[in-house]
Amino acid sequence: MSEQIELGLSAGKPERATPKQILPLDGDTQYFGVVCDQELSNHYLDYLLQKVPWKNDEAIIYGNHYITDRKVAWYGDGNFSYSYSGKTRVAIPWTEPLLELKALAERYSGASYNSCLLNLYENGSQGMGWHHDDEKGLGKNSNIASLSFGAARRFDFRHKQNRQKISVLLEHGSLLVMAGTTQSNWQHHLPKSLKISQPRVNLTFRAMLLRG
Ligand SMILES: O=C(O)CCC(=O)C(=O)O
Ligand SMILES: [Mn+2]
Repeated sequence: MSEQIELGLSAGKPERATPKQILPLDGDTQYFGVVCDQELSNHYLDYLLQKVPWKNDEAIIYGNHYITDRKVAWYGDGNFSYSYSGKTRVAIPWTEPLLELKALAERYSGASYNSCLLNLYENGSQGMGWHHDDEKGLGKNSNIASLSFGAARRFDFRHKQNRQKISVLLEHGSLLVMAGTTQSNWQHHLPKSLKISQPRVNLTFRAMLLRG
């Protein structure tokens, strides 16, 4: 990843972002800050809230069926299916705005993605527990680009061995890229915060290895 990257979005003037390395060791996670101006970010947030076919996520863990508060949607190249937590999801084909956001993430990260998991947190009572992303279809140390729109939320990393914690505030229109050995050595989560009443949409662009 280069130190400074210029973003040439057709709808806005180019902006500059200098990524900040978040993790002190054993991983490569860069926070680029806001990469999409406010007007465009508002436009994407409205689109995502209104047009994505959001559904509560389901998981089967040790035979028990769980339904999450947070809602999800899974987009990808044609005929993708993705299995995790005992369920198989079939990807929704890309739409134009999602392809624009994929191009934006790829431009900053220098990586290519073929799928995207979207999460909708309606307010601060919804979050995501500690985990790392290394499902079978994703590989061990995948590059994941995470774009956020809506309420700014704290996002935490915890080192698997020494338990060191690192936090970053994910702002409206911001990009975080998890790469290198991040997934092997660190877990991450989105803590709940009852002070937050506004929704947040997060998009994690991923490069899946397997085709369904
Ligand atoms: O909402 C976020 O910022 C994180 C989402 C996440 O970790 C995931 O989808 O795996
Ligand atoms: Mn994750």
